[in-house]
Amino acid sequence: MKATRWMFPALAALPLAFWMVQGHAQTAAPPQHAAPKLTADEFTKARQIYFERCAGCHGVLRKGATGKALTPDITLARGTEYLKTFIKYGSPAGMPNWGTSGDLSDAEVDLMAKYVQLEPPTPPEFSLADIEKSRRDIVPVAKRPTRKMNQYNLENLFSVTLRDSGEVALIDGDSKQIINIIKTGYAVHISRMSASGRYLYVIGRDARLNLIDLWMPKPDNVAEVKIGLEARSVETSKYKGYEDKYAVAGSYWPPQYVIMEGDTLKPLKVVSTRGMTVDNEYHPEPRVASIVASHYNPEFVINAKETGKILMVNYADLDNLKTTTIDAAKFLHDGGFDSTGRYFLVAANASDKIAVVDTKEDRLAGLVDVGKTPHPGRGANFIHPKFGPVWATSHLGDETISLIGTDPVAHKPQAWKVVQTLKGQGGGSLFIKTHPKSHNLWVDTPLNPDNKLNQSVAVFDTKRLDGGFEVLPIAQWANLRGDGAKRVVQAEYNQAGDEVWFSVWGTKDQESALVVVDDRTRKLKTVIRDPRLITPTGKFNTFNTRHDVY
Ligand code: DHE
Repeated sequence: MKATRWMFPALAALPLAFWMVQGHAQTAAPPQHAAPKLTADEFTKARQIYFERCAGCHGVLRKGATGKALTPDITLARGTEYLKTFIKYGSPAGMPNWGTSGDLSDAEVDLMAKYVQLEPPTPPEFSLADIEKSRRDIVPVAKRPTRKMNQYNLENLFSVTLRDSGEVALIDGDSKQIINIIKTGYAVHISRMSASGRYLYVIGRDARLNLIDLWMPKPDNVAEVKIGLEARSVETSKYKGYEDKYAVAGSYWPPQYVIMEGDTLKPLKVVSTRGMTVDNEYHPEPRVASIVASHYNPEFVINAKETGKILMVNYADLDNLKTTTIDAAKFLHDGGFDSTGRYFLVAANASDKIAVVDTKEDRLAGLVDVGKTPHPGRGANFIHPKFGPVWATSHLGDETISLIGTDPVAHKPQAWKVVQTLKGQGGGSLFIKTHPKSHNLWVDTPLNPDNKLNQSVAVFDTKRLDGGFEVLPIAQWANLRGDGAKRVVQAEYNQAGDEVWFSVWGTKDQESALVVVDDRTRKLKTVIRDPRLITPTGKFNTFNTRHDVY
């Protein structure tokens, strides 16, 4: 596997080098009972693959979260052959088919089956000083434009993750032309907008945060910082009076969050999330999952995955930081607001629940039992014909879609309860989407092992929910060369809400594309193909992301 940039981050060389030495020390440690042996080179390679492909679900310390725990007490009992089969073929419950998808060779599958039977190495910590040392002022604030210097419609751009090339493609949603391919961290996870709509923030899995100025003649990076060793989330202050002032990023490793200046990324405050779980047990690795900005208070809503706690962090006074801690459920992952922007609904995917936070009053409004392993992305808001406003999630672990009532005033009996359960195509769903101007509800199934399902999308009519769903063969419409994976992932609307974009996510050495569907007719509108579109996954429309429209 090709070494990626995170492996040699000049900016964080010391701590990483230390970790590598630690890793070697692990190999030299006395072999465990019946544990497979790896050379130092094999161990280093396996640790890199684990970091890129496995740590997100199973945890750096392998204690499990979205994926199962993989500590040697469990894996040694399973043995190499069992583990190889699981890694190669995956499972309908959400484990990707790393071998048969072409992502890992047979030799790499064998290596990983052995590696997970060894003790996991512990990576180093990353302090505020480490973060500051890594920061680059690419275009200092004083040298940036003072007004918009281009003709782009900044309300309808798409920031598209190019997962395996360590870039985002900035695409003009009106013309469908690529404006720029921008260098970012490895396997970017999400993009978020500043409150004013000027700045775009992009976070890589390697915890590299890039700040892109959309006012430049050709929008590009103006600042960059490494906030840890592994991360997934970034957000910006949205409360009145704090627009564009702060950015916050959460890391998986070390388990902490960092509040920064919005326009320079200068770190101001680092807070660890280590501590007790909702079951009152200590957890050494409570990774920061989703983060959103409250519209009701100067607060960030920070979800600590393994503790199952939601932190309402008030940024009005960083020296006297006030945090309201809300006990929810394990393991918190992704989520979105209801249509009013007051309630935040987040998946606690190991508990098969959705936790609902009232961001106005800073309290838990509900804990809703849903299907197996909910995974909503930001979810989908629409008006149910019988029960009024609902928010929907699909699931990784089963084919259902849960619709939750979100109106505690006019529809009180239904509020924070599942009002209807739909049956979709199958399990392995990651994202669900609609738009206030549409009555289509799109449900993807990219992690279903059946190619027919992972290469298509199901669409429901929110006005006729009992009428079942239509299946659109998105990957077939893309008509890509090559026989590798072609997972159809994450619907995203344009600003007008009249077209919906899908990624057809191939392997990095094969063709991928974006497919744009006319929302009214559900017919193919256009395919955006370009050799630079390497492994596109998440897409973030500037307007919808900025205003939490979904
Ligand atoms: Fe994601 C959102 C974590 C795998 C694409 N993903 C999120 C969020 C978290 C997260 C915490 C919410 C961020 C927020 O809102 O602040 N994702 C993880 C993982 O830990 C996991 C399971 C494993 C990993 O190693 O990263 C994982 N995610 C994936 C993928 O394999 C996906 C499909 C492709 C990719 O690019 O890596 C993927 N995740 C996404 C996308 C979003 C996301 C597109 C944002 C969805 C949205 O509409 O907001």
